[in-house]
Amino acid sequence: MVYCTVCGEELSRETVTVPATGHTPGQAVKENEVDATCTEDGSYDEVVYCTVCGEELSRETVTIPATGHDWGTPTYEWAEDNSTVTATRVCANDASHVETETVATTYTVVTEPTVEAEGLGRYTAVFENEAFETQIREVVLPKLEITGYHIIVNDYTAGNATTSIEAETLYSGDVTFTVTCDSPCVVAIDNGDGTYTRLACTTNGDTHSFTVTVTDADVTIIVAIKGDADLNGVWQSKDATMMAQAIAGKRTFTTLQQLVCDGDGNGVFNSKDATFAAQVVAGKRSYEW
Ligand SMILES: [Ca+2]
Ligand SMILES: [Ca+2]
Ligand SMILES: [Zn+2]
Ligand SMILES: [Zn+2]
Repeated sequence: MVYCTVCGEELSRETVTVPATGHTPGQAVKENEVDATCTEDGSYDEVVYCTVCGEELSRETVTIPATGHDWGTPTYEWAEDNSTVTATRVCANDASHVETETVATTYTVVTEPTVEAEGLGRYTAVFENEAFETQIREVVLPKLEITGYHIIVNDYTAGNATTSIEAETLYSGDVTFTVTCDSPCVVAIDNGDGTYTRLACTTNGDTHSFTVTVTDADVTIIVAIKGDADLNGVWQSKDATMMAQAIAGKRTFTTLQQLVCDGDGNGVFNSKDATFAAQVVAGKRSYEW
């Protein structure tokens, strides 16, 4: 408005438009927040209000991507008999998120046990889930129990006798075996201390059987030709001569020689046995099994 400076009369009036000042946006605020989970996206609204009039000026929905699981270190639990393994892992974000897999193991023998040495067995568990590593457990296999003992044959017949005893067989209990030879044989347990225990013979036709009891150790038996004083595997007149010399005190017999030359099997080597041998040489009698 314009007024006269003298009279103060209004001289003119003009309306002037003042432009609007506009809203004043405030700081964006979050609304309607939904947290993301391991598997589900979350979101919130980013909203701007005018700080002067409070009017909502903008609203934008922002997506929060799913976090994914935060798996912990797997644990592995073996069945008591090693037949299965269960692998488990738990999400650090949410303990209700669990992955688990139970698999049957495969078993292999790495080293067979023997009577002398322990062996080694191996259980292996392979999982479908690549997050789980193959698990291996090795077990000691105990030494094999001895289920018998060997009967060792010391043959003084130079191979003229054969027995049904098999060197590689483990025997136990009462073992009856046969000895086959053209000449009667003496069969005895070698007690290992210079003494011998003669085994009784059971004859059935041409089959000559002896029985030995195997308990908790190898048993050594000797097989010799009856009357074979020099133990060379052959009965001959020289053997009778040696017996006569032994009786005459001109030579000394070992325990084994005395055993073999005890022709009547009465447990003692004496002059009767020497006489017996001389009669065999003369063809007047023969040794019996
Ligand atoms: Ca001889
Ligand atoms: Ca005798
Ligand atoms: Zn406003
Ligand atoms: Zn999770």
